[in-house]
This record gives sequence, structure tokens and C-alpha cells, in this order.
Amino acid sequence: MNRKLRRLTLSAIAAATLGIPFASQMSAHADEPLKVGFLVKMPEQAWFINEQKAATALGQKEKFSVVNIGTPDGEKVLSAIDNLGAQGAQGFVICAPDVRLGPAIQARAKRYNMKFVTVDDQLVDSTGKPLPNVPHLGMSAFKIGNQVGTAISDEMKKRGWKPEEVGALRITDYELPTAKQRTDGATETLLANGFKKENIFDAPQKTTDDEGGFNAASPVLSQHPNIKKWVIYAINEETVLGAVRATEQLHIASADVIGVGINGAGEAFAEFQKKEQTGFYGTIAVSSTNHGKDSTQNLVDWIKNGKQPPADTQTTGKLMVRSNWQDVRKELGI
Ligand code: FCA
Repeated sequence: MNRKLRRLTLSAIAAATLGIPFASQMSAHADEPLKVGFLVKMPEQAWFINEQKAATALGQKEKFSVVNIGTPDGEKVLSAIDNLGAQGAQGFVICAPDVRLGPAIQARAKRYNMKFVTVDDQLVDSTGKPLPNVPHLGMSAFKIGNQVGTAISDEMKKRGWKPEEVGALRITDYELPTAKQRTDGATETLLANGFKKENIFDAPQKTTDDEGGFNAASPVLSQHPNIKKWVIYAINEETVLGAVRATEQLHIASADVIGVGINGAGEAFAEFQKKEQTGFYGTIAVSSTNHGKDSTQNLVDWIKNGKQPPADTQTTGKLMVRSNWQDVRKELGI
């Protein structure tokens, strides 16, 4: 057989394999150890690196393998599921790049008879409601937002700032429910502590990372040169750090900025280790280790023992600042 023809035949076999019924496909991998996927929307973000690391470590301990995949867009998500299906994986944990991919992800998982659970960002159906029957593990977003608001209010009081002289940069992502809940929680607490509603300025972000924070913050800060003191909050610390960089570029003194993030991962640690305190005051740290480990454990128990995971697990956080970051890190096992 010439080489070209042989390649064609091989790809025809591969195509046919994908089409064969689940039962025979499963049995073809029946004697192999359990394999699951861990798919994340931003594989370069410290939070997600740590989640995947924790999933892999659990697999090593409990003798199953974890395939870590970065899936920054919808097409990559679907091809990752195809890829896992072809490898005989029996399920996956996912933090999707867009929660509206819910029905598409569900349909594709069904094709390979795979179970899946969501972590961090809960998938929604076509009406925007949480996708039913998909177990989820994520932050108690609103409450953690409240903690952000408390941290900012306390620090404002400590610095003796008067509410009328302070602006809030609220970086928003209203298409992602967990993001909206987090910023809504922070806003609620700020207002309850006397923050002026008319001094809160929205800065919608396109991506939930540093760049997204920087790009969202810059024009809003420039539009309000009369405001000399700023507080900053958002879905996560990466976004807040991006916004803090924007204040630095506009020469706003770090003593006049109180940025509080959420996550407690590598970038915050690096910021706390800088010689001088920046406008990044702190972050509500949540255990990414537990998010990775527990979501994977839920999935594996479901596959192995048919034990349906809890529908919605909500985790808590703790304020991490320059003076306590190492202790909190240890405490949360991050
Ligand atoms: C979202 C954010 C991440 C992290 C996670 C728990 O996915 O984008 O940075 O906060 O929730």
C-alpha cells in the first residue's frame, strides 16, 4: 500500500472509531486505568495552574490519570472533549471560556457517554439559568464580594478617607454570573458603609485577566481627573492588578489607591513581595488547591461508585494582605 493511501485508510479507521457505539468504545478501554480531563479557560493564570496541579496530584495518589487541557474558546472546548473521548477518558472537570456553551458541552459529553462537573464558572442553559444536572463547585461569590467590600471600607477608615472624595472603579463582567455576584456583593457592602453611590464608576472588561483589567480601567480613570483617591474591585485579583497598573501609568500615588482582589494565587504573592506596597492592598484568598482537588474527587467518585456529587458546593475565602499572606497561604494549602 502506498503511503498516501495508508494514511487515508488510517484516518478512515479513526473516523469510524469515533462513530462506533459507546459500549464497544468503552470496552476497548475497559482494562486501562481511569482517565479524566481537567479543562480550564485560562491555562496561564496561576489560579488555574494550581487547580490542575491539585487534580494531577490527586490522580497520582489515587491511581487515575488527569489530562490537563487549556480551552480558551468554544472550538477548543469541543475538540478537547473529542480528544478525551478518543482517548477513552470517562469524564472531565471544566471551567469554560463562556458559560453559555453549556448545552453544547452537555451534548458533546453525551456523545462519548462522559460525565462532567463544572468548577468556578457555572454553565447556563439557553435561558441563562444554571444548567440542571451538572454538579458545580465554586466560590460563594456574593459573600466573597461582601468581604471585598468590608476590606475596602475598613482600609478607607484606617486611612481617614472621606467618602465624598473617593471614586470606586468597579470592573464588571455581567455576562459571567459569578463575576456579577462578586462585584454586586462588594458594592452592597460599600454602600452599607457609607460609600457614595454616584462615585461608583463601571468599567466593563473583555477578559478576566490583567490585560482585561488594565484596558477596562484606563479610560475610566482618565475620564475623572478630579478624583484623587480610588478604590478598585472586580471578579479577581488579576483584573484588579491590571487596573492598579493603569493607576500607576497615570501617576496616581499608590497611597491613594485601595485595590482588593479575589483568588489568592501567584500574582498576588508576587505583589506582596514587592519592596513597597502598591495600590494593591489585598485579596480574598480561596483555596484553588481545594477547588481542583474536590471537583476532581467528586467526578471520580461519580464515575467509580455512581455517587452523584452535590449540586452546588460553595467555598469560602479569607482576607490576605501583605502582613499575613504567607500564613493564609499555608492555612489554605495554596
Ligand atoms: C473565575 C475567575 C478566576 C477565578 C475563578 C474561581 O473563573 O475568572 O480568576 O476567580 O472564577
